[in-house]
Amino acid sequence: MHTEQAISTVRDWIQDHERVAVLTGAGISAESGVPTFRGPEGLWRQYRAEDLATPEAFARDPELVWEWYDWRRSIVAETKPNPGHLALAEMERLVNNFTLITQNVDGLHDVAGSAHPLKLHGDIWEMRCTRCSNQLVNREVPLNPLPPMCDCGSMLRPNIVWFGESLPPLVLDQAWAAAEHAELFLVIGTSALVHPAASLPLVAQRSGAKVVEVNLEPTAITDQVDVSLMGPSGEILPQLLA
Ligand code: BV8
Ligand code: ZN
Repeated sequence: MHTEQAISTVRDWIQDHERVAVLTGAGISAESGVPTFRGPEGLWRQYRAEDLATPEAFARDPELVWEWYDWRRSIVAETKPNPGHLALAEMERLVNNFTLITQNVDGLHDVAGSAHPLKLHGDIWEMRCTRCSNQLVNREVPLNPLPPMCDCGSMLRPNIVWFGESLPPLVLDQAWAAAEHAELFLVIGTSALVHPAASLPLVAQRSGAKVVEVNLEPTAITDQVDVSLMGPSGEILPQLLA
């Protein structure tokens, strides 16, 4: 299908369906200036994920892991939502039953006005204690002291889901249910490699949803989706509402 025609088809689907779910990845924030993970300038090219985004890495060298998150926080602090984030906040107002699911930890969907994004991998502005149940929001950039400490005397950690860790069960349940009940499922700016998030579009499709992908390039699931829209999400998403 020609891109113009595909866009108009998806625009009609959004208007004609009651239950729409959306999964976003790092690509939606790329145009805001947040680095993605796996692209040519992705974060994993300069840093090995297993050195930084695992519980083992944090146990081995918490200072190093915290420095990496402090650096990423300083980047995110300078960014703002782009037209892609804003289009999804608008879509939420237009669709009867709308669920936004994100793998991103940057908080830009909140800033754009999305009401309750389901954050599968946590939030870079939150931290939690490694010993007690303390969990807090902290927007200080740069962090001082680094690593930050809990009032109980133990170290805090980023409230982020690292490789090998379980996703927050309630959030994952809600995301799974939204995928199963969706009539239309949009997958935006994700390489669809990290599970269980990457399973959600396929769960939706198996349950009868039409699946639409928006990405700059083909991904792990492009062969399986119903419509693939190739282009920057900040340009394509606003067109889906026009
Ligand atoms: C778990 C830290 C239970 C947060 C992140 C099944 C099969 C194989 C392996 C597994 C499996 N199930 C579980 C696993 C293991 C593992 C996994 O999936 N490994 C993969 C890599 C093989 N999963 C886990 O460990 C998960 N936990 O399953 O728990 C369990 C427990 C123990 C043992 C077994 C099971 C936890 C996963 C959470 C990992 N946390 N990072 C942080 O610091 O930010 S993942 C990391 O990748 C980020 O969080 C990110 O959210 C996530 C996904 O990446 P994307 O968002 O897709 O970003 P990426 O750069 O890859 O792609 C960007 C895309 O955007 C590209 O396609 C690009 O073309 C596009 N793009 C760019 N610009 C634009 C654009 N598109 C449109 N417009 C643009 N302008
Ligand atoms: Zn504590």
